[in-house]
Amino acid sequence: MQRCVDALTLEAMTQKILFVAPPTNATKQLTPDLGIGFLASALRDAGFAADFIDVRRDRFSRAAFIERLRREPYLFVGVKVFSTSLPEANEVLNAVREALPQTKIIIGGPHPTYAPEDALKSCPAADVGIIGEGDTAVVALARAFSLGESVTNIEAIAYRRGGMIQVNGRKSFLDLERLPLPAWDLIDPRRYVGHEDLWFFSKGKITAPISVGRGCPFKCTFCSDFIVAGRNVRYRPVEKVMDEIALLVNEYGVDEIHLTDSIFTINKKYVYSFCESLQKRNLKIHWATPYGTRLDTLDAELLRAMDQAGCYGTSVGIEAGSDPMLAFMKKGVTVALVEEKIALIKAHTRWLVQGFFILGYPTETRETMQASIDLACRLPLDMAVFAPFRATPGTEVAAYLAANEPEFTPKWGNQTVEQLVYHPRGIGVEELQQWHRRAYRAFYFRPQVAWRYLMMIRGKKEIRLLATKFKNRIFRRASTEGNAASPPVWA
Ligand code: B12
Ligand code: SF4
Repeated sequence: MQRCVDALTLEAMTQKILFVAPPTNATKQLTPDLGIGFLASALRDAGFAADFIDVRRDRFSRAAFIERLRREPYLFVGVKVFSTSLPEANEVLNAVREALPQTKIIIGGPHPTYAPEDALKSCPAADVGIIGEGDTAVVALARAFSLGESVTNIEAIAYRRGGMIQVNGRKSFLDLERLPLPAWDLIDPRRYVGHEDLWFFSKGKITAPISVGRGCPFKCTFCSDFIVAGRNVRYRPVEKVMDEIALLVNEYGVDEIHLTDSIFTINKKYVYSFCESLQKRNLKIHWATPYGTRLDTLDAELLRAMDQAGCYGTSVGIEAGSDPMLAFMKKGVTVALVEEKIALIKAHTRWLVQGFFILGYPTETRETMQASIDLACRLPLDMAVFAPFRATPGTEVAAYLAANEPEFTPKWGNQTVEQLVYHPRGIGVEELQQWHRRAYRAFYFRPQVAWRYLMMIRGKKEIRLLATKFKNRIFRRASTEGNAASPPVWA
């Protein structure tokens, strides 16, 4: 019996899993997909082969994509699905099904995690959805498929059985000590150069994202990260992260690192150890924390340590400019604390600081939106982003809306300012769109800010980025209410 299983296992080793990142109409930002990098690596460690197509990076037309998929057999195809890009994901899923009618299709990423049943209902081509961290489940599925076994006992998945959708819950989270490095060859940072990311100020030529941990203990009502990775913060060993940075610098020519975790500064010991190791190993890179830092975790000593270790900027999730809105969002900070901590950053570092705000949150009024714009302009921020409120499944605010504003039915899909799916009671879509334009104009049309941006122009890249930002954020036109059908996004 053992020999038989070994033979099958050997056969499985010759089989490949293909991951696909669909294009999106939600944003022009495109960076290496760390989640898929980790999954590919877990599969390789278990003896499988893995490949990756990033439809936007690789500029596939539909026909070329189908032709590419038919070139070799796959054990299964894994497609990433954002709630905000469901139509585009379905375009890709349908193309995969057309190309490989007999192959199993797995979906994973934000939407299957936050709304597993809805994800399988909305993506009819998919057979199985992975809930949250997929590192263990992809390997379990690969083993089950290659041995022809049932998937019913695999943890943290949703699957179809007898016309119904079954959901197996998650019982445990991964031990990050044993996590392999992502398969960087598949998400090679050099292939993303020239694409926009959410940090305007990059100093390096080749940037890579790095994730140092998973999980978050905070309870912001708009956030669903805890469903992916839980409330307990787990960190990857610092030395392993350093090995990863060294690999990126030496093998891929990376000269800038962006930490993707907003929990980086929660554990001060970890930050000190990270900064110390970075300096000890003489890893000469620019680095920043553009995906967000919690202001309440920062103090002068920590800021100085990060500054000395080469960190040159951060984003901070401010979200709102009035205490009642911050309390409703359960941000755990007040306007006074925001002002104090941003002054602290500017006093102890030379960092560039980007502030994230949400305009049009449930219960917002014209006064609270004006307060957010006023705060953004009052703070010494170098950049401000005024995002629309995105209704994300699984969040506390989604439950609030279901109970208190039943007239709002969430439509997962692109949720940009042009395609607002939600507007607070008493404020129409067009007015909300005007507030977004007003916010950008108020912030950027100030002489000191405009001058700073002109000073940053070093070449065509900055000119192109500035032109896109101004066109999209300041001069964009109001559109009709609702979530218009996404245009096809194949090349
Ligand atoms: C880095 C990041 C980006 C980067 C890169 C995104 C990417 N391709 O991974 C950029 C800047 C491009 C980006 C853009 C956007 N993002 Co973003 N982003 C993040 C962020 C901060 C970290 C993601 C990350 O790298 N985590 C580390 C890796 C290791 O974990 P992971 O990605 O979760 O992957 C694990 C599992 O999800 C799963 N998994 C992941 N992919 C797949 C695929 C398959 C097939 C399977 C089986 C499993 C699986 O297994 C992985 C390993 O355990 C998260 C917040 C967060 N903390 O998760 C938001 C987040 C994912 N982004 C979000 C949003 C809304 C957006 C934008 C729409 C924003 C915008 N309008 O600009 C766009 C849409 C992009 C798109 N559709 O392609 C939301 C998603 C909400 C939702 N329900 O869809 C999140 C959760 C933030 C939030 N709390 O609201 N983002
Ligand atoms: S927004 Fe950031 S701090 Fe708040 S719960 Fe989500 S990950 Fe944690």
